[in-house]
Amino acid sequence: MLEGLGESLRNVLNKIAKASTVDANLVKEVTRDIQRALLQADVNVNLVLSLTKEVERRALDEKPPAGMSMREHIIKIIYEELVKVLGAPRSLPLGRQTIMMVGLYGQGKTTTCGKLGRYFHKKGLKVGMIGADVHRPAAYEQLRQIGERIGVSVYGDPDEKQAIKIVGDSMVQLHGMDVIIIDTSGRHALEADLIEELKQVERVAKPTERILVMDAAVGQQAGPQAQAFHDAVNVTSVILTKMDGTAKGGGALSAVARTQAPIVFIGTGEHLEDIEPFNPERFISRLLGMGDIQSLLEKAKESMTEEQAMETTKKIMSGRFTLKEMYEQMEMLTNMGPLKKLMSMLPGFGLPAGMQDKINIEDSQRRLASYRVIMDSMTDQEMEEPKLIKSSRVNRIARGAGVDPKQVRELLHQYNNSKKAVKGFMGNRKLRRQLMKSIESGDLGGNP
Ligand SMILES: Nc1nc2c(ncn2[C@@H]2O[C@H](COP(=O)(O)OP(=O)(O)OP(=O)(O)O)[C@@H](O)[C@H]2O)c(=O)[nH]1
Ligand SMILES: [Mg+2]
Repeated sequence: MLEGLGESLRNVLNKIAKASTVDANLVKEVTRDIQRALLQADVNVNLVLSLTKEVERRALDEKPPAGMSMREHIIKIIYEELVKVLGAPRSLPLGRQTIMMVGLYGQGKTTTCGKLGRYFHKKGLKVGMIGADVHRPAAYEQLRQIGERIGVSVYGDPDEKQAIKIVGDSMVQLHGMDVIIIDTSGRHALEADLIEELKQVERVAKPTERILVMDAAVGQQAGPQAQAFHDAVNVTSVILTKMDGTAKGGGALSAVARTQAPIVFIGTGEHLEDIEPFNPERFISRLLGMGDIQSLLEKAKESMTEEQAMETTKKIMSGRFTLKEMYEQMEMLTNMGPLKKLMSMLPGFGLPAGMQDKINIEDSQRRLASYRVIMDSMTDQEMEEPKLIKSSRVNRIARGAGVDPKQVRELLHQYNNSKKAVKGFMGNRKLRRQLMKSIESGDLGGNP
């Protein structure tokens, strides 16, 4: 679905992943590419401009959270801004409700009534449908046959020409039902009498849901169309149909942005079981070809859990500070965004408190990797009591790790500085209390 748009957006992400340098020029270029991709997919021009402006502003202004590279951060921003257009995820309640379907001619209203009827019926709810399309010949018969197939009763009157009359009578008949679904008339274009009819039906049925049914293939007209329906009945949700086709889909995005009504389902075929609940995040991840975007984006937090970080901090607080704790603390500083506040209160690793923001992540990670290799050549005793490590041991460790003895000494130097800082910190009761309070309250400065 939405092949064209998906492909061009995936190309944009690939360009970011492969670019030799990530700078303002790349951001500008990528922003232009996204604009082109969205415009080609019929997304409304104003929406395209505001979306790409926001992507550009955030990509240039925002610092990536700790543990996340600039590239990942820009990808995350693009993903988030696209998700934002689709609004918060929403699903229809599984309980008593009256649903009114609206939409232009042939968009899939009647079929979608059947799909929804089947969906709620399968969930064990009592469903009734009302055929209130008085314009299309045999509309009632179409709905009646659908109802028969899914085991749901259908009310209506093929001879009645007044939609409100049908709806008023049927609402009485369907009084005991959990879910009432009302099918309405479509037109080729929005006409004043259609709008008037919908408003009347709305007044009589007092539907809790007013669902705009829209073919995903609708192009630039989607926005104004959605707006007109919205003005008439205050659309609460959108169902996009024919997502199985070759739709460009951009019009649908525009429609959603215009009404601020979330998409609740998508139709993916002509059969009554061809309907799927809609989730904006999943949809955009799929569109961007990033089934694993979540794992990519959670990288910043992945290497050490919050509990582990707490453990290390508590150990250090209890006065234990060997090379192992130093390594763990350093690892946290390198990988943990959410615990930055906690870490910034705990000195060590030769970084003045509050300076952690300035750590160059890649640099730290490189250093961390080399420390790991050096520590692997140490005995457990040396790890516990680094002061045992004199020059002959330094040379042995360096040989074992395949590094210059200078690097081993640098590590020890680093350790001594950190130890001093920790000691000073432990002597400062006010700071300690503050840190303990942070740990106890779990207030670690929030997620990045
Ligand atoms: N491929 C595909 N076809 C669909 C989907 N939903 C509806 N259709 C087809 O679209 C055509 C029109 O569907 P209807 O449900 O009659 O549309 P409507 O909005 O009720 O049309 P009017 O009552 O004439 O305004 C039918 O041929 C349906 O089978 C879908 O999700 N995928
Ligand atoms: Mg119909």
